[in-house]
Amino acid sequence: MADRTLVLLKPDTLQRGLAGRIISRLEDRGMQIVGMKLMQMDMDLAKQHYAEHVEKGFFKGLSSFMTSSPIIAMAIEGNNAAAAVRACMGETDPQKSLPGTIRGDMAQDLGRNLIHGSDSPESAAREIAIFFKPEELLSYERDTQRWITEA
Ligand code: DAT
Ligand code: MG
Repeated sequence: MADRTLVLLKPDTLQRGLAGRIISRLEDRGMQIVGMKLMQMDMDLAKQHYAEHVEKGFFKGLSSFMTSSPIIAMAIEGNNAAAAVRACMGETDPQKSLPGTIRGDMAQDLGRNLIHGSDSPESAAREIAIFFKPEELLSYERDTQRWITEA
């Protein structure tokens, strides 16, 4: 069933110029962008988004990294979107991620793992609401045939 998940392209993705390649992998899988913005997280947003990690030892490093330079936030639609995006992403630790995954192919370091994807449909709903107003999410049909025949 088609549903939605939140993807963040983290500061390392933009610093390394990998945004297009990572977006392509999600599009290649057939997933659809229904919301997208370039933005810079502040500490309040980092605490809200990573609420489950605020008390953990790595939160200081995680939050200073996530607020260090711009990110791209995307709402992505697809079949079982949260699980599908996480399968494309690979494991949290890129050292454990298989080749063929985004982290397994492009990252080496746990603290610099390029991409966030919600870990469940419930997290996706919570996280999408943090980053997007309802009117910033657009539903649309993709009909490539229409563009060919009308050209
Ligand atoms: P994921 O991003 O795969 O959902 P997570 O929610 O457990 O992973 O953690 C959020 C981010 O925090 C993760 O992408 C990288 C960082 N992180 C997680 N565990 C860490 C650790 N033990 N040391 C340093 N950074 C960590
Ligand atoms: Mg997580």
